[in-house]
Amino acid sequence: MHILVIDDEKDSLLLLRKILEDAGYKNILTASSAEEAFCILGLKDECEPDSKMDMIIADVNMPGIDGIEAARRIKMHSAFEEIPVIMITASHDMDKLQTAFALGAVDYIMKPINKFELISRIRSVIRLKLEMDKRKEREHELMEVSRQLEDVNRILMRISSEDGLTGLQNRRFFDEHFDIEWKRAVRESSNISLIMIDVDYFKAYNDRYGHLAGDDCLKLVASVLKGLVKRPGDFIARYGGEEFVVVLPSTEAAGALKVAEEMRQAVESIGIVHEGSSVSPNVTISLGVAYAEPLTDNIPESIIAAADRALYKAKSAGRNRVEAS
Ligand code: GH3
Ligand code: MG
Ligand code: MG
Repeated sequence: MHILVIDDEKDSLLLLRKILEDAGYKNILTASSAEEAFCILGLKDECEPDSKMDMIIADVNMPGIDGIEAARRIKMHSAFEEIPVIMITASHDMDKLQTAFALGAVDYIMKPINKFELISRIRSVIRLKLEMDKRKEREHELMEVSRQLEDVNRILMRISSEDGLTGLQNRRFFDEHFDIEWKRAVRESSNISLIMIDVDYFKAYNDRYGHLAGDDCLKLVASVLKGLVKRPGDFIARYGGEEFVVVLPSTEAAGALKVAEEMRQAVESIGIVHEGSSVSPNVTISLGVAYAEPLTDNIPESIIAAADRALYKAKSAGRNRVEAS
């Protein structure tokens, strides 16, 4: 326990040191002025700090910088922000104590100093400080745990294959699994169809009904679309913003067109009102269908581009429709 005692009266310093040492406190440092105390604490450039400090006992009434001002300046330094300060005061200093407490003094004792009073005050201050240190340590541990949880969540999000808004598979899943399906089709000399879907005039929907309503609309559209993806091996993913993609392995163009048309009708018939749409009173989708036999069309990107082109065709032809590449 390192205690710094600041008092301009020599006798008082000697007495305080003796009381503290008799009570078993070992590392007592004394300063007979605020300046000397700043030096001991290493707050002045030319001084080396003596040691770490756990508590300060300061006389309120000193010539030059008084105890209150000294405590204020010491506590301005981050290393001593939390250090407990006990003020020693004569009865005529009592009115200054309010300021001292406002500046963070934790307790005071009156002169002439009573040995038992001083020791019991110090003990309770130490107890308080230990409690506070413990609580800070716990807070620190909790913060560390919640930081670790955030890290884990971030990793989980990254490796997760689910889209947070719609609950469909996400783009990451599509990229990985479309490639797998494509390779399977190559191996099995099979074919594959792809449907690219885009919600019509969705920016206008957001603008008119708000982004949250936009989110709800996407969720609803997603769940209706998912309900129509039935065969094992088929899957639907959120491709981006208001775009979805459906992968239909071992499916001919005619079959894919049929599924696409069902999807178009199903979304329109949910009846989500969309006054900003020029094509229907309700929310609608446009769909582009592409078909490939992976043996001949040899890169998976080609069918994605073809479905994109078909979707573009459906948009330019007026929206709320299905087009094939
Ligand atoms: P088009 O008929 O040609 O498809 O027009 P559009 O307005 O649907 O297309 P555009 O690409 O201009 O706008 C898409 C909008 O989708 C813009 C974007 O703010 C919105 N959007 C994308 N992702 C989300 C989302 O997760 N939630 C919401 N509410 N809006 C989204
Ligand atoms: Mg779009
Ligand atoms: Mg759109």
